[in-house]
Amino acid sequence: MRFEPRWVVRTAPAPCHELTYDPVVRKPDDERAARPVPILVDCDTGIDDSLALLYAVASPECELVAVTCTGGNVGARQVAANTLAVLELAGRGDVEVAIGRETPLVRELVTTPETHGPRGLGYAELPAARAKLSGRFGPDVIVEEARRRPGELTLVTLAPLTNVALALQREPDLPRLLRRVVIMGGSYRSSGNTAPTTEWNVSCDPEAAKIVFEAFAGAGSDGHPPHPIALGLDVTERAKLLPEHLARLAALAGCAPDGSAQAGSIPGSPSGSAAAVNPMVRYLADALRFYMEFHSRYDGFYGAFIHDALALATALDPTLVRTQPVTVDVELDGRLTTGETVADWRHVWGEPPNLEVAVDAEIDRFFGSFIGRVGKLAAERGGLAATR
Ligand SMILES: [Ca+2]
Repeated sequence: MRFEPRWVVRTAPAPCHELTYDPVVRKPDDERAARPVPILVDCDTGIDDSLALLYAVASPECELVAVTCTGGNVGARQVAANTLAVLELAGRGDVEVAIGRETPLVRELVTTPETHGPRGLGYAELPAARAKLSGRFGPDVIVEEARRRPGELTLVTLAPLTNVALALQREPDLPRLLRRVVIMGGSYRSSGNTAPTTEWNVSCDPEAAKIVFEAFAGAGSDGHPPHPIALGLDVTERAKLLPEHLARLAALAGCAPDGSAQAGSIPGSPSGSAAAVNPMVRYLADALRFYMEFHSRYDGFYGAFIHDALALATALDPTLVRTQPVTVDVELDGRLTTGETVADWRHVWGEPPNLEVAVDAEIDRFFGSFIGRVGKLAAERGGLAATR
């Protein structure tokens, strides 16, 4: 018998609800935690998407089932090429990568070269992957993999929700076929990063986000299907990767930071010779240098928000975030606010919640895990590369 964990919303005494496991099922779930967690990632790689993919590969409990790509940070074809190249860098060129819809449902695609670079990976230049794209259409991959293992698959979305909206049109029962959905998207109690109140993933394809959010409105009182965990800018902008984080990761991978973990001179930059011997550290340094320069210009610090990696880590370990159930809708017709995730914190609408919105995250624990796991993977890959 397959044991399904039950989510319980703890309402008191904490001011916010906290997702936890029912003690009755804790032991079986602990046992289950040692088993692989099947994950399907939908992304628009993207610098922080690439960090999420590396974290997935580096996590021993993660079974990376497939990766689907949509247009977003760059065009969908470039997203797919980036995804294949990053997975090959990580030694997982065998993972299925499928391309989905290349444009938002009804709007034109607006990409983000100023944030992620003209090809999406900052200053990094990875060799073209040997692996080929899947012949399957991205939304079909989501539906077919969910049907193949009902109630087991976790879907992690790191991009505009276009592919998931199409998957829901093909299979309206998709929420019940999935074990869990984790969404990076929205801004629920903070300002936006695209317009004053809008976050980029939702802003890029607000119609798709509305479809996805509404699909979970009918969740049963027993928690099945569970509401998606949504990580908005409220918490993802707390995941600030700084040069010293990268220096720690490089050290774990066997690269001497040699004082290069300072702004403007991080490992992998032209002066960071130590990183050049490790291809993954070199990649991280080159990609993140662009991302850090962007944040230095627009956000006032030399570092980078790694939104997508935090979302991926949450999919593997939901205890990283504290959440609150809330009803969320998406503004489609605003003069100033199209793409805003409107959260009904005071229950004005009287509608049942459709999302578990993250309101806090254990950021130090996340970074400890990210640096430890990806640093170890980089060390392993560096050793492999050196013996070739
Ligand atoms: Ca992304």
